Order: sequence, then C-alpha cells, then structure tokens
Amino acid sequence: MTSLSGITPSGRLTLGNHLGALRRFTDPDGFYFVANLHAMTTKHDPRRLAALTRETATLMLAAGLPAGTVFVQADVPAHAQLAYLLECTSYVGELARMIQYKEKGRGKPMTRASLFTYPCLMAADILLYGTDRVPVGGDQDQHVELARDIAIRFNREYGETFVVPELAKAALAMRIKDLANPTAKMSKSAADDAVGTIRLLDPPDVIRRQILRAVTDSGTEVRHDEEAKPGITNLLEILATCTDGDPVALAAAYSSYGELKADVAEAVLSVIEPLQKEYAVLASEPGAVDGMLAQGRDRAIAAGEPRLRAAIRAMGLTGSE
Ligand code: AQP
Repeated sequence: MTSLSGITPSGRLTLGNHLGALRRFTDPDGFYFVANLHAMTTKHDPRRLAALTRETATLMLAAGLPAGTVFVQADVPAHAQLAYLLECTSYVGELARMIQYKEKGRGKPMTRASLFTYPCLMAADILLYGTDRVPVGGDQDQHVELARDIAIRFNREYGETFVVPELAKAALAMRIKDLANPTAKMSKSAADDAVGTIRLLDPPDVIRRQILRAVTDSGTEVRHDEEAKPGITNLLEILATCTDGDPVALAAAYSSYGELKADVAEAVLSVIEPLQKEYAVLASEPGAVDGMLAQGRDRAIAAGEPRLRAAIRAMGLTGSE
C-alpha cells in the first residue's frame, strides 16, 4: 500500500495541521511532500513562499518523518508534467463543478487559471506514485473522486496505466476549530496575528495565553455538544487528540471552563514543545536538511518516473518506436 499526503505552504503551520495531518504521517515508506505548486493558485509572494516551503519541510522532518520520505513538490518535475497530460484528458465542465473553484474563483476576473486546473495537479500527485488509498479530510473528497474518474478514463482511452485510488475516509473526521471562532476551521492562511490560530512555532507562552483566552460558550457546564457548546467541544477535542482520550468522557472530569483550559494548554504544549526542540536542532543544520530533502526528491523522482514515462508513451508523445 502506498501512502501519500501533502501540506500546502500557504501559511505558517497550525495545531490543526499537526493533529489532523503531520502527526498521522506514519508510514516509513510513504511519500510526504510540501505542495508548493498548489500554493500558487492565488496571488503569492515568491520570497514568502520560499520561506514557508523551507519551514514546512523542516517541520515535517522535525515531526519524525525519516529522510527520504519528505520532498518538495516542485523539486520533482514529474508532478507538473503529468498534470499537463491529465489536463489534456479532463473536461472544462467537470473542473467547473469543483466546489473549491465555485467558491473561490468562478466569475472573478483575476482568478488564476491554476485555481481552475488545480484538481488535475492533485490527480497527478496521487496517480504518479500508484497511490491506492488517499486519506483526506471531507473537503477534498470531490477532488479524489475526480482523480478516480481521470484514472479510469485514461486507462480506458490509452491503456492500463494508473492505479485507480480509493478514498480512505478518516475514522474521525477531525477538524480543529479556530479558538476565536469555534464554528470555523483553524486555517494556516488566517492572518499572521489571528488570535484564534495556534502556530506550531509560536513561543509556548503565546500559545498558552491563546488557549486561556479561547472563546467559550454561555453557561458553566463542561459538556461535549457541538451545537450548543462549540468552543468547549473544540477544546475537549483538542485535549482528547493530544492525550489519546475520549472527548465525551473527558468532559466529566471538569467542573469549570478554567480548569479545562489549563489542561488543554498543558496537553498542547506537551505535543508542541518536543516538535519545537527538534525543529530548532534541524534549523541550525541547514546542510543536513538539504541532504534529507535531496534524498526525498531522488526517491520520489525514481518512484514516479516509470509511470510518467508510461503515460507519455501511452499518449503517443515519444516520437520513437
Ligand atoms: N483545522 C484542522 N483540523 C484538522 N486537520 C487540518 N488540516 C488542516 N487544517 C486542519 C489538515 O492539514 C493538511 C493540510 O492540507 P493543505 O495544506 O493542503 O490544506 P488545507 O486543508 O486547506 O489546510 P489549511 O491549514 O486550512 O490551509 P489553508 O488555510 O491554506 O486552506 C490536510 O491533511 C488537512 O486535512
């Protein structure tokens, strides 16, 4: 089984990125990449993108992923090459139906073409490595379905080339919410100074303060209730995820919001501080990080190249026998 996942360097990584993704990247033979090509679907600043790409890659290594499993997407040209071939097999109609495009780009004159074709790049990411199961959150289901359709159509029209991936739904559809607005997802592209977003590399005292100031709900009872108590429910879910506990059972242990917040702060820091220590070590050894990323790049190139070549041949692009 091939496991593959990417993180877009569209902001400084958050607690949500760690609990929902990084921490779950556990396959020592997996392919984990910084999806920097995906970070250009909206206006971007090249220097900031380069800095965020490096920070994200270093955090992935700091989280314990072995050298050789982590790479930067743009370092592996096959992603963009295959994406173009897949664009040539996709229809404007199906891309126009993608919710993300409809919500973020349709009808706006300055929408980049790459926002429209982004699902083809995502299909290339998946299909290049023969990925059979794609573990993604609910908001990406539609894109994985499209990757399946593209693979099936390609195999039918040009011959058996791609593994058709299955959508692997997460057992717990985990969504860490913004601490200041607990009905919205915590997102890395929020403003840098957004108080509800916990950044993995913020100083511990800043993180503690943010948690102690998290928006709570009316009343005083600590209860897991998404509808009536979204703030407290979010804090319980963060605590449960950090301590491998059960959010509903954990609620019974608390008689005040203050006690709960204090424990959430300690639990979050017990997850984040070791990560920050490892990050500091790696950040002080840029040559070592370069070496690990080069290993990841070379392994990804070697793994992806045969399937790209097969697609090129199948589409009649070689010009030779
Ligand atoms: N709040 C969250 N709770 C749980 N998991 C989360 N992830 C992101 N936010 C949360 C998971 O992190 C990975 C990152 O994927 P991505 O970078 O391609 O994009 P995303 O899902 O759109 O992440 P963000 O942080 O919300 O970025 P922006 O603000 O750019 O849209 C995914 O596995 C995701 O499930």
